[in-house]
Amino acid sequence: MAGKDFVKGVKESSQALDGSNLRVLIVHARWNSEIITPLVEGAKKTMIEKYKVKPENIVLKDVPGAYELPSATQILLKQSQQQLVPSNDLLSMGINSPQPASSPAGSVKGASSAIQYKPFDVAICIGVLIKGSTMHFEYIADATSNGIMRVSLDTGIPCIFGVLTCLTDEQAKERAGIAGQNQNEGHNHGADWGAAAVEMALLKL
Ligand code: DLZ
Repeated sequence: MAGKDFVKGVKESSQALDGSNLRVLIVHARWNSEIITPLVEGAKKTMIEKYKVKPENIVLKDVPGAYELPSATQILLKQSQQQLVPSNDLLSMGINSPQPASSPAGSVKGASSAIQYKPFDVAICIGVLIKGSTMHFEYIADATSNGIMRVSLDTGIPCIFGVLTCLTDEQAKERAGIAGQNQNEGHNHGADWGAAAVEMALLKL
């Protein structure tokens, strides 16, 4: 049996991981947003503080529910591979619709200085499924997990499975680090997903 010091979870990579040149897509569901928000924040915090990913290189997109995660991720990754997704810089300039890349390749006309596009190196798909009294949970969990793997293999871009499949609200809160009276107990799995994203984006022999 596990001793007192046993901590369930992933051991840190032995590889030195520098995320400073990575571009990360986070697609998250809006269902169970009370749980989703700390998970997304946990993933961002780890990538930025531990692996030096630049905040402006983390792009967030929300979708209705976990079932939409695979298709939305595939659409956005493909757009980014075709250089159709604007960076956060463009969004903050009020340009929110996808812009085609113009010459020179990878830059955008109209911006005061040329803004470079870079396809996403990795995606994190975040959702929270909580079992109800019908079969919905099983169908959505199955479709979402298979779908995310398929997108990853089809696009060749790692997609991190950031979907909690919990039997109770309390289980979900524990896995988002917001359990207990002070809402600070448990372990935030978003932090693990952020670390997994950086490691997979930098994967090499
Ligand atoms: C319908 C549904 C149910 C019952 N439960 C959840 C859930 O716990 N978590 C979640 O992310 N989404 C849920 N959904 C919504 C589906 O994922 C999806 O958005 C709708 O079926 C529309 O396709």
